[in-house]
Amino acid sequence: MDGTYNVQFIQDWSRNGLKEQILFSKALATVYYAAEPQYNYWNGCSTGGRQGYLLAQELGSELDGILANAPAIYWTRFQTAQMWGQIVMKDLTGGVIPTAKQNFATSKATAACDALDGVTDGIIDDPRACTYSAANDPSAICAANGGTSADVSCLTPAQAQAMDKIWDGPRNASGVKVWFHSEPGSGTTVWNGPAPFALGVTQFHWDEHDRNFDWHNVTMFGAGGTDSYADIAYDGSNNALDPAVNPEHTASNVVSLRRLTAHCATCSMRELCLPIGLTGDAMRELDALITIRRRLKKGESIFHCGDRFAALYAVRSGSCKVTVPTEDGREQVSGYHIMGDIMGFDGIGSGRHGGQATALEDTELCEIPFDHLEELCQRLAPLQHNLHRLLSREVNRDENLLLVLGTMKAEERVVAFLLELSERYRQRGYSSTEFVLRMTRNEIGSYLGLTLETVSRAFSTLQQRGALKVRKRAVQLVDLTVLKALVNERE
Ligand SMILES: [Ca+2]
Repeated sequence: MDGTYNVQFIQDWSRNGLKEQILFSKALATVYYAAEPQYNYWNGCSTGGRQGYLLAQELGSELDGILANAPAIYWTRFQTAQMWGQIVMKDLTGGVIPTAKQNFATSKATAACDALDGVTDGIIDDPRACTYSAANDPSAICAANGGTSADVSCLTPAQAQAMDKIWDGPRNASGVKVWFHSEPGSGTTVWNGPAPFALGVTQFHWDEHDRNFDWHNVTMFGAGGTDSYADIAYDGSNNALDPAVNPEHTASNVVSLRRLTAHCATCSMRELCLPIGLTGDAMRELDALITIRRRLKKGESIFHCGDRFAALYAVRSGSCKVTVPTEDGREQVSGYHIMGDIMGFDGIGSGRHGGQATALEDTELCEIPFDHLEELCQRLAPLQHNLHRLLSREVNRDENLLLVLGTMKAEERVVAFLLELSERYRQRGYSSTEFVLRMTRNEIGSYLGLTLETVSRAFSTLQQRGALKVRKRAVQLVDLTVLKALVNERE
């Protein structure tokens, strides 16, 4: 109500909710079927088609195919254009041309151009070839107005001229076309009925940033100093960038915040990004920092033990394990990272990675170059604080693991592992009671200092006692209270 857009609301509706829907649907299907969907498709029309375009741009790696039908893109111009006919009719005829007369004109255009495609079937296959003009067709004009038509739906010359303008489409005062037109031969009455198409009227409010804006004051070409159609279309594309209207845009930094928000959201970087006051150049710098995406196939590694440390990696989707070589040449699992986790902290001290990070499934990572991050931290205290917080979280997790390994029995270790994972999922807004384990029993055993057999036995025992349900890698924690009691009763 303060005269600015609720940008978060708009983003949630047009972008965030859409992407979360895909991610939640996949997670839901995975839990329900205990297997990942083999293929994921998007199919949508109109607004759904437009959403398909956004998903292709921002979440393409999550989908195998996108069918974006009749995408309603460039909404400001597209919806604004649905008012063109109304303005034309108002200017030229003083009101709406009755539906029967519009249909009469359409039938005349169809009759004139039908045969151009070689088949007289009532359909104009190639409207581009149709140059029909109602104003130049005496058989469309009423006999009383100098034409030859005796039809009750015949047109006055002004009505015929208006129909020509509707078929011609929006132009500016210089005669330049500013949007697409209605094809002659297709119906014109949906946009040009006695009540204008509601979305068109509302779009004018958005275009002018005025809920009470009356479209009747707009003329085709700005006659008598009025707003022309082209003025409104221009405002619609530019007002959204006006800092006074849209606080997302500041004079010095028009694009960055939007891109940064997208990065923070899609890179699961909320903890690093969001608590920071999002202002000015700092945003642009942090934004520029998080632009590199890495995609790993299952089994691929992003860094190896001994590699030079250069970046942290935020898990955007998928999951990774971190392993370290043992003295006898085996692999010890030292970390299990799911979406929202940040990996690579182990390299900060020595400048070399102490372990190897390997994707447990198709995984997408956001790379955060560490020297840039450090440099930025020196100038941005809140960012520095957030980084420390994340480091502290890692240290705590490692300490807890040591506690688990040092003091707990096999079954308790498995429960502690599941509860910690449950909490991580909960914090990220996912189900804390149902999730899919990407590590094998063997890897979980390695992580918890147990043999494969012991881990399998622990899962069986817990299942028999009704504390959890296991179906392949899908786990359901049936009773969190019971499970928590299992690890707490020893204290
Ligand atoms: Ca035809």
